[in-house]
Amino acid sequence: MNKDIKIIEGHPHVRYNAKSYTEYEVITKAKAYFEDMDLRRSVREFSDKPIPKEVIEAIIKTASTAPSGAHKQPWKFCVVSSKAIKKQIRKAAEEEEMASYDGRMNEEWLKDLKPLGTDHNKPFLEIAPYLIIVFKQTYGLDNEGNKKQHYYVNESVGLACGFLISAIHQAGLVTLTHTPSPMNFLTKLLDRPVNEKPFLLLPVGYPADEIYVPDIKRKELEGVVVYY
Ligand code: IYR
Repeated sequence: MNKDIKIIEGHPHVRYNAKSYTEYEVITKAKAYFEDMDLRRSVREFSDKPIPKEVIEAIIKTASTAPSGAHKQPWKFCVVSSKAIKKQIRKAAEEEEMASYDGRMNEEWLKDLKPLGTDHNKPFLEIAPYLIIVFKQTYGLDNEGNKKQHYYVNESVGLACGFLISAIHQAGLVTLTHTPSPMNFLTKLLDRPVNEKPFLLLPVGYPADEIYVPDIKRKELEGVVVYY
């Protein structure tokens, strides 16, 4: 394809091919996207029905379109489908969670979680066909092993995770944001290099049949927006 390239201050730029919409289309698209995203729920009960690998590839490609500090894309997505590794992750996560629920979390925290029905049991770590463990790269490494700076790493990886969650929902699948704490065991289990730290674990799959999720209400617009 013949790209329309312009050199600006010595660096190549490509024409931004913005799609053009009428105001009516913009309003309709914004509202339709909200209506669909408002159906997204964190789901803790999964089906073991397999998912094609190309779906996993597409949602990770979407996540990786997120903006990042100086476009360093300081993330790595570890995709686990191995039953043996999922089992190891579940065992280690449940051990940490047991210690959290039985002492590390204070009374207010436990009370806040009660309506959500979470506990130290994490069967979804074995049942979901895929686990995606997102690692943040606190710095980069070039081919010679030299350290390269990364910027706004938490913000960047948080944004990529948001894109990933949206892509999972848009694909018709479900997930939840699991943060076993501490999560260092994942570095070892998945043999990650020194510049990567575990950030978030997302099981991905179809929901189990006939499940119920907590009857939560989202804040009204007035509670989350201030206009100036
Ligand atoms: N990481 C624990 C506890 C937990 C904490 C919060 I804050 C939640 O919103 C949900 C769970 C767990 O995964 O069970």
